[in-house]
Amino acid sequence: MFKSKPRKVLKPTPAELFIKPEQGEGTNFEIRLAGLPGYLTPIDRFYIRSHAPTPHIDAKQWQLRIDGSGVRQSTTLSYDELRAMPQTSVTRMVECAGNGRVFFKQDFGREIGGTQWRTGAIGVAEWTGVRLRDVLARAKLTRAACSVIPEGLDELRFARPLPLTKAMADDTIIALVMNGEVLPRDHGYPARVIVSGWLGAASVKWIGRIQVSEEPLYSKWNTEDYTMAGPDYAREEPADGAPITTMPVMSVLNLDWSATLSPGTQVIRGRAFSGEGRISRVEYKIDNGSWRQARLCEPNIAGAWVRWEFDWRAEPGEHEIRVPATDEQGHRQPDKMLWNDHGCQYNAVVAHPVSVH
Ligand SMILES: Nc1nc2c(c(=O)[nH]1)N[C@H]1C(S)=C(S)[C@@H](COP(=O)(O)O)O[C@H]1N2
Ligand SMILES: [Mo]
Repeated sequence: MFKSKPRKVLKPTPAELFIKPEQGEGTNFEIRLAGLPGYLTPIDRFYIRSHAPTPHIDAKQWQLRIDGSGVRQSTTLSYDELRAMPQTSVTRMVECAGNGRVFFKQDFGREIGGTQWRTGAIGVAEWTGVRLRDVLARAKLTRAACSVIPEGLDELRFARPLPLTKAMADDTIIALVMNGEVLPRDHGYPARVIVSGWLGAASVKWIGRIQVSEEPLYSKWNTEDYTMAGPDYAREEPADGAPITTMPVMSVLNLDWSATLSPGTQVIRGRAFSGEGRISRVEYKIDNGSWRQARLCEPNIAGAWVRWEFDWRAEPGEHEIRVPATDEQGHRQPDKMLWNDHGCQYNAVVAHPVSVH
């Protein structure tokens, strides 16, 4: 009898809301930024980046174990115990380090292996849960504890370490809730980490164990992948390059790639974000015109994004729109990227093709 292949993710990913990127392996879906409503990304439109299919986890059986050389007392917590602890909410983006990878092909004429994301491997949600440092405190850290690695319960046991200082930050949390709803299965149910400003890979989903160590910890996701590696980057042994931490400033139009618009005066909108803090400025340029400033719309939350807009009297024809952002650290998007072997952290100013007719 004919049996349809089981889906690797559970939520619907209709073509009107999601783009299936090339080399997406059936587990990766980017969002359509065109028409994305509001400030928070609704759950049914949030991108998915999973290295393996969404696992089925029964929260009643589930436990979170905290152990390793950096704790005095190995500890396990149940779902109910986590829910009974003080809860905090943070509004933060999760952005894949590979967001924009497809532009390397455009710039360098050769493709970098991996999911060919355009600009939709990003979303902003309100995450609610327990501070990671409160959970670690239950296991009583040793003085020399320095490295923390949350591990996923997916079939690959995806795991990406972070230094203790980042693990202890006010806004590093174990999220149980996303936009006011129980964390959806594709996004890490029953519990995931949220690491503010860092690449999405640090925000490990479906966690089952958190190891704390007195020695730096490694996984292949900070030694062989999610590193900046290549001729222009130094190795940081045992990694092939520099392990990626904070995501760089970038700005995108809320338009299809490429977009078709009607002639006439209209509001052009987009979003800008930086792992380094709030966005201080978004400039725009149409074709070879002069640089102007877009209006920023509240809210403008550090570690999330800001929406921006400008008015455009669109004349019929083929156009290119550039929309570079600058963050409060003074970092402006570069005009050109250096090559890196994993195609990560693309944030050069791109020319967005827009056809008006
Ligand atoms: N366990 C586990 N956690 C994971 C991943 C994964 O494959 N397995 N992917 C990571 C990557 S690379 C990204 S970009 C984000 C994506 O989060 P989302 O699917 O909720 O958008 O989850 C991270 N956490
Ligand atoms: Mo990612």
